[in-house]
Amino acid sequence: MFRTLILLLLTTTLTFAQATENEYNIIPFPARFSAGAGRFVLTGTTKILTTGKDPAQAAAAQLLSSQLKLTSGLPISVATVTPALAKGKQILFDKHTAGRCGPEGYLLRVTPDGVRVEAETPKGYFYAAQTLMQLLPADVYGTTRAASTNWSMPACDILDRPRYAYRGLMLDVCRHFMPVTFVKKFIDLLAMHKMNTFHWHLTDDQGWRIEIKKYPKLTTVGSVRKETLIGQYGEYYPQRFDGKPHGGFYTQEQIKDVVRYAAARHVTIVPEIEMPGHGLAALAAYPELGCEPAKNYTVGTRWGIIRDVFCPTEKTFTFLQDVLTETMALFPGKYIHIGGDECPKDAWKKSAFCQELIKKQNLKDENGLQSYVIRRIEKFVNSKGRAIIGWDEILEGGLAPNATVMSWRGVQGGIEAAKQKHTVVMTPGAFCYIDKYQADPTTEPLAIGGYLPVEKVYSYEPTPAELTADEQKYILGVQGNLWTEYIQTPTDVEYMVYPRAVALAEIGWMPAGPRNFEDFAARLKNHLKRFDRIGLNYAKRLLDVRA
Ligand code: TNX
Repeated sequence: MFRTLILLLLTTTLTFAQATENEYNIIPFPARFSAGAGRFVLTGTTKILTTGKDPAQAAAAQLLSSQLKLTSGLPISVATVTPALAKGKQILFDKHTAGRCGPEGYLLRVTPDGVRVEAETPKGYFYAAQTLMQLLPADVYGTTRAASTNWSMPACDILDRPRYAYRGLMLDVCRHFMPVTFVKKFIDLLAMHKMNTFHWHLTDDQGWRIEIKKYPKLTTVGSVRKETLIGQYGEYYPQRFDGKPHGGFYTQEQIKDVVRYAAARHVTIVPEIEMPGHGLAALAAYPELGCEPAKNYTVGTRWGIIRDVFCPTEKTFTFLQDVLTETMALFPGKYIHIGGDECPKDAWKKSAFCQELIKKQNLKDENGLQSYVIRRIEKFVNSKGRAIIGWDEILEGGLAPNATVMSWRGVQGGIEAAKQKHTVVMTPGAFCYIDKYQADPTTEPLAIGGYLPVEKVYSYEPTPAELTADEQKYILGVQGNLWTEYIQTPTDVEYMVYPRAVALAEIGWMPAGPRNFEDFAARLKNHLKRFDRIGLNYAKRLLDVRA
């Protein structure tokens, strides 16, 4: 009898614990969280109040108000009051003065008597608003009024701030072009997951996607390829082409618009201009930039590593600096990504000019020449007050003095860079390449190969244990990459990115320590209801397995 009672008690507490737990489907999960008792109920008289002590409160409050008005049908408007007058059951945004939030954090307390938000920065208020949305029914993410207007939030107490300052996603728009409307949706989703960096891969062998006024042929010629290889790439696979032209580029006006759009969502854009490799589209437009100017370079139609690369002549440096000047005028962020990856040295080996340059500059070999190119470009970018990021090949032949390294060929490059006291973004292929298969390849659309299910993404620890505490400080954060060789449309991008990017967002945000995949999966299941309201083509089947 006694045993039955205990069992009964145990099961009820467990069920209760689970029931309450499921109410807090916050993703990424807050740094410090405690559940409270009761609920804050939204009514026809609920208001969002700002104290006016910080103009940034209004933007976050408006965002919340407009989404609530649209979806809940309740007239929840924004008003400014002095905190003393903020009585009654309201949602109050106030300035935090105790220094506990930091540049991106916030405090949030929900009780049956009211909601209180505090932050120190515009970003902090914005992220608090994102969390508030996640405490409400999934319908708040919709575009129309929900069927039920019986809305409330479970009580809780949150002190939240991110683990890493850099939480990014990269989208390759070169292999397949993605329209501005979709780029904006991509940015919305980043912001929803408290990611703060959009790495926009804008130039590559198969397409140049950014308008450069001084070099119009980059887009008239370099943005179009006559056909595309379909099917798996490699010597063992049949080489089939679709016979259809592919193209597209962003005008500078469009880019300015996207940059503004991202800034309003606290997302910084890191533009990438690839050099000295992955430059075939530019050579097709301006053959004089290659080592064989008489060659008939054409925009790439197949994938992989291409031997035609920029020749490091003075003409090429002038070109690259002109392109970077226009790029920096469009993107106000600190970082400019200069690529640096996968630059075969065959053309440089054959070029008398390059061999002479190696001698003249006292360089060891072609790797030294690559390092010379990156250092010179870094000097130029630094002179404009910006910093460069490059893929980990920029370590070869010696790192440029102020460069940040993006570690993609495993984690070794990141470790080495951190030891050299260079900042690092971790994005190793095995955990962060969301162009790989996320389930059994025989049941999935064609992808690049490799297997990366959401569980494996979630298991990634970005700070290598072999670094000392001081070296660990150089790990700026983590990024997921979507290369689009096999991904042709926005819907396909969504399928590859979600839900895996949710796991990356949580890794970048949550404090260090063990993570619980079951807990994440339970929250994710509810998170998918939000994706349904947004109209996102996430990989559903993979999650049903666990439902
Ligand atoms: C390597 S990752 C590349 C890309 C490809 C990708 C495919 C990196 C810096 N370079 O050009 O798209 O592999 O996964």
